[in-house]
Amino acid sequence: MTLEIIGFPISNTVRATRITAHEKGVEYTYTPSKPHADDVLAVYPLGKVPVMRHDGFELFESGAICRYIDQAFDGPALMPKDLKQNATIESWVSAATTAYDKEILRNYIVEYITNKDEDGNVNRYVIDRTVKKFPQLFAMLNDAVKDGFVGGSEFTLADCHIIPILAIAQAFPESAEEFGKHSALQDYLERMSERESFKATAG
Ligand SMILES: N[C@@H](CCC(=O)N[C@@H](CS)C(=O)NCC(=O)O)C(=O)O
Repeated sequence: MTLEIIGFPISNTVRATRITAHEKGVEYTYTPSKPHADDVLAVYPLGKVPVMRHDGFELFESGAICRYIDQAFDGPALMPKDLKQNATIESWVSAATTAYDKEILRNYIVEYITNKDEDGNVNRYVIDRTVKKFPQLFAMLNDAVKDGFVGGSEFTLADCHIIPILAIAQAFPESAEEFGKHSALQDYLERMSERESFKATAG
């Protein structure tokens, strides 16, 4: 049975798993379900996307899914073999799926898109509080890509997680402004957007 990735297309976490599958060269079925849809809840009772099925095996959480795809299939290794390099990339995968996802997606972009009051106003308090953290978040990432990729000189799972976050961040005012101050990061995203995995998972 083929790999199936389930989740809606604009989700950064869903895109991270799809980028991973493309980078591995794995054929997969993509099912564009929304959070809390029946096929999502069947795998992850919390209703969050992505979820995955493969040969009767089910999995949730993008970090676990990307790691599974990397190890279950042939294709280029997306985690370094060297112990310290591997640990560095693990740090970045964790940072992407916790701090960066929390601040840039949940506490900022999701606030703009979904968490509006009945008059359609966004919660400026939450947004402004988060925006104050952007200089540090973007500067750290700008430094991390100085050797070409997040945390090193090879494409890894850290890139699979960070690329979708940066791609969305460009479309919102304060994150786009901060992104524009970091030339290494701009160059990085420009290079990443040339990859087949980026183009095939856009939209
Ligand atoms: N830690 C989870 C986060 C998944 C997540 O929050 N996904 C969002 C879409 S980007 C979602 O399903 N939100 C709906 C909800 O939280 O109810 C992962 O990395 O997979």
